[in-house]
Amino acid sequence: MERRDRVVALAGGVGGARLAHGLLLALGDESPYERIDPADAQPSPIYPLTVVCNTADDFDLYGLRISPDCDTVLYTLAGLANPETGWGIAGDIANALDMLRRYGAEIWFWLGDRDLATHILRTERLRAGWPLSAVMRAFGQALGVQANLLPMCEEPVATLLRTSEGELAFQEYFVRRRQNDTVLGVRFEGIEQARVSGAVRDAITQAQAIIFCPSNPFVSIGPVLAVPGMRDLIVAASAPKVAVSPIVGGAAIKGPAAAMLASMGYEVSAYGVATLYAGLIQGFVIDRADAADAARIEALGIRVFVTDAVMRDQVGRERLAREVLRFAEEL
Ligand code: FO1
Repeated sequence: MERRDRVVALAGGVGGARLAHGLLLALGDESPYERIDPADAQPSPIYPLTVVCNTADDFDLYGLRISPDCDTVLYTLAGLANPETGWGIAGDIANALDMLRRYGAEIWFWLGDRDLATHILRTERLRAGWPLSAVMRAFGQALGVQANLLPMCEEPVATLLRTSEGELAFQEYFVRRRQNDTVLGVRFEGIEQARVSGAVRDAITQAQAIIFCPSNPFVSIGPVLAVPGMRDLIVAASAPKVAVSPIVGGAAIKGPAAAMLASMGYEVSAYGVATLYAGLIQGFVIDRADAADAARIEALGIRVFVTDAVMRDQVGRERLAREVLRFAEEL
């Protein structure tokens, strides 16, 4: 990509954060702009990468506001993420959680002590009237993150899942009940009040590539696209739009995407994901294991790039990100 590229990544969950990290590594030697041309210096840096992050997983626990997907992107881009889980902070310990347990509090969501600091300060600042984007910007700056991390919206939105056991809040389904329920439908409470912020609008409008990370299309990318006006904004943007498949060889790389595709009536394949993004993207990156799907995906009007779509380590993230950017340039 050129020196002045602006790339927007739509992300949620661990897979999204990992590709966002790859994009940061791939674009890293170009950031921030003022390092390239001092005459263009801005009062605050404009980074080549903007990550628009799902916030519909956000919830309250022990009086604290928790934003798991924003934090997963924050920690991953800061090089702090726990490499095993993909979420939380590497080496974190849970003394506070142990004490909560002694007090008889219910413990079902693992919160490390360092991670708790993030939730404490976020909650204080939100109560003081900061928008979530300002909280995340301050966290990013403090941790040296060389990218713009934007929540999909400032307003609270909550993913609710319709299951045979009734409607479940997202973390109730995902963590407490270990994704064991069959998901029959998804809705985003509060989405009608959500707005595309000026910062998200500018990033998408000015983008030279828009990347849909290999995140769950229903509960990670779905809420981002459901913000009123977001889908139209993305469709109208001049940038090429490329998605990376979260499904490889008929299974999700991580999480419940495959089970959700099946229970919501879609084919459990890269093709199934492509049908969800048809009309939105021009390019789709799939794994070699799914090369046989390429012709059917291209018949949807989407160009296909076949590669190793699994990010096994940091080198793999950067390699996949470079391939995605090169593919976007060709579209
Ligand atoms: N995911 C889990 O499966 N179990 C947990 O205990 C857990 C704790 C947790 C704490 C902080 C955080 O930022 C994320 C955490 N996650 C946990 C991941 C979280 O549920 C995310 O919403 C999912 O990864 C979906 O994006």
